[in-house]
Amino acid sequence: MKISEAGWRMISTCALLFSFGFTATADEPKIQRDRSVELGPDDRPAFAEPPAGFNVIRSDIPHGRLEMIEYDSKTVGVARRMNVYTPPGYSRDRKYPVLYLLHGIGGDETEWERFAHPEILLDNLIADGKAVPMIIVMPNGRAQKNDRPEGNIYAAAPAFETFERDLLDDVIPAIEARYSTFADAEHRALSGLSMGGGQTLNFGLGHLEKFAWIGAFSAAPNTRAPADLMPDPEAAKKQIRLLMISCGNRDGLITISQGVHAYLKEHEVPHIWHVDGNGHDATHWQNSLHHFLPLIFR
Ligand code: FER
Repeated sequence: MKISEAGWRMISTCALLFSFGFTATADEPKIQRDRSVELGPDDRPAFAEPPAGFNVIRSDIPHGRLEMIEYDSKTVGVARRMNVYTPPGYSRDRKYPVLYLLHGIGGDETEWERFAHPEILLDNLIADGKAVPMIIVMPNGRAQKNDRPEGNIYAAAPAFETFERDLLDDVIPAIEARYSTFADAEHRALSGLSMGGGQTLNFGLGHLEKFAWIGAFSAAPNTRAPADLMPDPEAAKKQIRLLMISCGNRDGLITISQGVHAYLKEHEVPHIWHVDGNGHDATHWQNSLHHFLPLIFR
């Protein structure tokens, strides 16, 4: 029997939802806590719930702009796409810091915009004086010629590793050539959800000379072991400006983030460990991004 593309997508989506203990779709978030989730005394919220309206478009404030651009990827050998937010009043007369924001295993360069609206969150935070104007870059973290989330989405896991070179050698230079940016670690942040959370820890902690601000939400099993992520905690402490690790307490993948938190705590590496009541879902990602944005580039 031959399984169609759509069939594979359905099978992998079911496997994904089953493995995280989901009982409903993202539109209907009646998620039950996965019975395998065990919480420790540290596994608590570091932030209050976001205020009402934090994710609602306001007509009385200036808005940034989203544009889909192409860049030549030497790593992959094709032109690739990324979604770029520039803040209200973006001008070449000044320079901006840049947040690189990475999607999950079933996502692409449009996922954050569809799931969690970084542009709305940041417009609102900037209008309230709670975040600094910054550029947000949402690239495609599946660094292979066909980078659409098709077929067996797990089969593309190696391409999520390859993305390390695409990000460093192709994405960042393209952004810094095209936009008016600062170009040092102090003005670069890296963040992501799930597979992109794992990439954030792997590439961010692996390249602290490039990124000083790091936020990993619901990091997936692509995350390297803590001692590989940070073999020299003393050196890392000197370079990191902010390290935030977050996960929902209904997310069956929480053991990965718990392990990173335990290692950081053992080595006394300052970090924020935020565990809220969500699952492996867009609510956790949107809320976590809302908490992360005010803390960076300050
Ligand atoms: C896995 C389970 C989940 C895995 C990746 C994920 C690479 C990613 C999930 C996501 O990005 O939402 O075993 O292995």
